[in-house]
Amino acid sequence: MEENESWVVDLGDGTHQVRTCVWSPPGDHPVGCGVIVTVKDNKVVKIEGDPSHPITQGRLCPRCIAMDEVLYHPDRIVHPMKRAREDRGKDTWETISWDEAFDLIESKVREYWSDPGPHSILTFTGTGREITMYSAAYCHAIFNSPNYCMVLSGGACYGPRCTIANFQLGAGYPELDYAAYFSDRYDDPRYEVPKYILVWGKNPIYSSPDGFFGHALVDLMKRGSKLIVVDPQLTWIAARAEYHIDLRPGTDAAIAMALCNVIISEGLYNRDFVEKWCYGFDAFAECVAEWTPERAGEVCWVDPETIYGAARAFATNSPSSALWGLAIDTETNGVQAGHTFLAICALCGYMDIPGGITLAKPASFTGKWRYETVNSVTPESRAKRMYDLDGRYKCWDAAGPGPLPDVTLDWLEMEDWSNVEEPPFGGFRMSYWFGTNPLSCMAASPKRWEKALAKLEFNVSQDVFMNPSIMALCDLVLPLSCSVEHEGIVFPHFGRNSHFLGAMSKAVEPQDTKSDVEIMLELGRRLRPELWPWETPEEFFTAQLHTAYEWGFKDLQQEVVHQQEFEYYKYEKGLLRNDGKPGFDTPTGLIELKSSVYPVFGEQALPYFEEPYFSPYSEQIDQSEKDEYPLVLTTGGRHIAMFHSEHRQISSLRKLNPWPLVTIHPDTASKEGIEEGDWVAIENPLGRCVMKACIRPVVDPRVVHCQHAWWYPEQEGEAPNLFGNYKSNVNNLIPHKKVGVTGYGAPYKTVICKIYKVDSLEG
Ligand SMILES: Nc1nc2c(c(=O)[nH]1)N[C@H]1C(S)=C(S)[C@@H](COP(=O)(O)OP(=O)(O)OC[C@H]3O[C@@H](n4cnc5c(=O)[nH]c(N)nc54)[C@H](O)[C@@H]3O)O[C@H]1N2
Ligand SMILES: Nc1nc2c(c(=O)[nH]1)N[C@H]1C(S)=C(S)[C@@H](COP(=O)(O)OP(=O)(O)OC[C@H]3O[C@@H](n4cnc5c(=O)[nH]c(N)nc54)[C@H](O)[C@@H]3O)O[C@H]1N2
Ligand code: SF4
Ligand SMILES: [Mo]
Repeated sequence: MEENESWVVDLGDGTHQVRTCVWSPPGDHPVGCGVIVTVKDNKVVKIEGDPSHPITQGRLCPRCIAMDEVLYHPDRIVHPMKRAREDRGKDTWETISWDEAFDLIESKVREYWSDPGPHSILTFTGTGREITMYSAAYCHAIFNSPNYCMVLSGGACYGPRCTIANFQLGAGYPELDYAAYFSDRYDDPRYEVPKYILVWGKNPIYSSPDGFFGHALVDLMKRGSKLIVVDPQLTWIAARAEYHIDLRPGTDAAIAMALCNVIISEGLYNRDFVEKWCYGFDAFAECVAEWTPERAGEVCWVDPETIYGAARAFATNSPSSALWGLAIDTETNGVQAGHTFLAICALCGYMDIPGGITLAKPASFTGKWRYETVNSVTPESRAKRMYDLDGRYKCWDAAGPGPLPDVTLDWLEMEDWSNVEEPPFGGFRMSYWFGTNPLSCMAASPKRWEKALAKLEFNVSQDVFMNPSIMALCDLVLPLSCSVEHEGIVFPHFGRNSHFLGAMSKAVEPQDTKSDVEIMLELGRRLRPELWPWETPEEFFTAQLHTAYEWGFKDLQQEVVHQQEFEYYKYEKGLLRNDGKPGFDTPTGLIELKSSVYPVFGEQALPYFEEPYFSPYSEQIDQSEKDEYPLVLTTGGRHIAMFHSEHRQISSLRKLNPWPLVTIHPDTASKEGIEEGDWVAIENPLGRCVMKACIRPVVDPRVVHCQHAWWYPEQEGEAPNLFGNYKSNVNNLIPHKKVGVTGYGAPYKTVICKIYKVDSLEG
């Protein structure tokens, strides 16, 4: 502890407290909640909420409260470990030193660089943990590879929403205005409480996604905001909503068009705003004219009166605001749903007004840096980025920093390259994973990915715990320092609409572990020293901050939370466009109700509804399959105690969610003879999984909901069991390669299924 460290307080009894913001590991999105960590003898003895944090004001989820259980868990990986390639699937890990681990990576990378070339090193990334800010840099600026990959079919998380926002809005990531930019928050005289909040396919109370502090919704409900919730489940917020649009999963685009239909046909839209700032109104109005609430009600199983009521309430109560969630991304028709969601907000003129939706410059300095590292890939290597062999997904190729996951799987699955016209560059040799446990969580059809990744000669992961994917496939694993064991910066929304920057300060010295940034700097210095001049993380963070501010990392630590400046009505003031002109950063300079960008990539300029590919009403599916698998399965609603596949070994959290749950309506359960707590198989033509029945009238009798990312750390880890990875894995039932025209969106939340009672988890 140094004298000038204001974020550290000595309590005088051998303990001290550190004020810091939390990100990962263990996994989390960049909410940057404020914590006070009490430390004794370099050990965390308590973690509590920091009441002085302007956003979170002392509130914490159980995951942060249980952080000490993660830190001192006996199963935590605390040294680098390697294993012979022929031993994959076996628990024959050998502890090695960091020097040996770095030497091994360096020698493998140099070998693959020379034959067949840097493109043969693939990196695989997970959702927005801290490493998200740096994973593209690893791939591009360390390995010199263009193949920055994910295993998430259709990139079905956040990327679709960001791309839609870039194309149609040209203004960062649109966010509910919860006064997050103001130090006096809701009391700031510039602020107004939204009258209605439209919450679409999102359950932020449990998920706090992408930097949005979900509990802010409760703050606003207490201040009078009413809710309109679009969700097939009666969630906690849906139960408190004025209007709950309990749609059939995957039919969001139709509901959104019906809401626009009412807003336009009843003349409820903001004419001034639309005339001045929107492009393509007439064409858009014509397009939604056929989507009456009656028609959408029939397609989507919703009472038309609810659609009328919600549209009128939202449009006639200014200011109102809206939140869009993962359900938009997890549909092949999701781009159209997202397009129309933004149109609803634009038609009502709620963009960048107090109590509306906050906008930001399209890419702030932090958002840009990681993608700009693509320029450090040599032209020869850049030419060897995987592409769709049938020439599709040009939109993804233009917008995404690496190949589409579905394209990556295609290339890895090819048995030999000889039947391909353009020989794919001599194949792939190595993969490096950060923040992903692909076989348990991200991958649709995970057995296909297991086989595909097994072809690579050298797989490396950096993680906190052993997991099924590492056990099945890796040859080297590097142990990570947790959030309170390393330094970092929290960038809510990954820099796209960051209301603050948070300092992550080290509260305790780590064991033999390192942070993602420490590992990155060491590998960078060894492999491409000309690009990596920084000796320490602090130097690196300060250099990043200096691209936008005069102050550096130590200053941020002093402040703990640095709220950013904010102005409303930026589009009127020329603050959204690089040329300084009023308007939006789109080709027309306006919000594009009719897109001028999508047609360039073969997508329609106006929204449309497409029946989900794998639904009981799809024309793509045989009648016999529809008869056998009559239910609609939706997946992945978050539990507050677990972040994706993590936390299953943390006993206080596991107690809150001990088994994978399938939610079933009581009528459906009784038809199948299923009782609360019974083991139930969920099955479709692609696969099956087994979960425990949770019988509640919160879903339609034709719908079931399954949790995702289940595995059992307490079970045998060696193959073939792999900690029970495939027993309760709902992604066994999710298809690959059913993505949208743009490449974005995949059916993680809408497939057919049947359910039946079984005797046990093994049943
Ligand atoms: N505790 C916790 N927090 C998390 C995560 C976690 O695993 N655990 N994961 C993080 C990640 S990566 C993400 S992307 C975010 C996601 O967080 P959110 O964006 O909040 O999304 P989900 O929680 O997946 O789902 C939200 C709601 O969508 C509903 N839904 C299901 N199908 C449909 C549909 O077809 N249409 C509509 N309109 N709604 C539907 C579900 O019933 C659910 O209530 O959460 C992040 N935060
Ligand atoms: N059926 C279904 N499947 C889904 C979803 C769904 O809703 N339904 N949601 C999807 C979504 S939105 C997403 S984003 C994916 C998420 O998928 P992933 O992001 O791949 O999540 P995990 O599988 O939990 O893998 C994360 C791994 O990273 C480690 N880790 C934690 N923190 C850090 C860190 O700071 N650095 C590094 N290097 N590692 C860390 C964890 O210990 C864990 O082993 O899952 C998808 N899968
Ligand atoms: S959202 Fe919850 S788990 Fe994440 S940092 Fe905040 S309190 Fe911790
Ligand atoms: Mo996600």
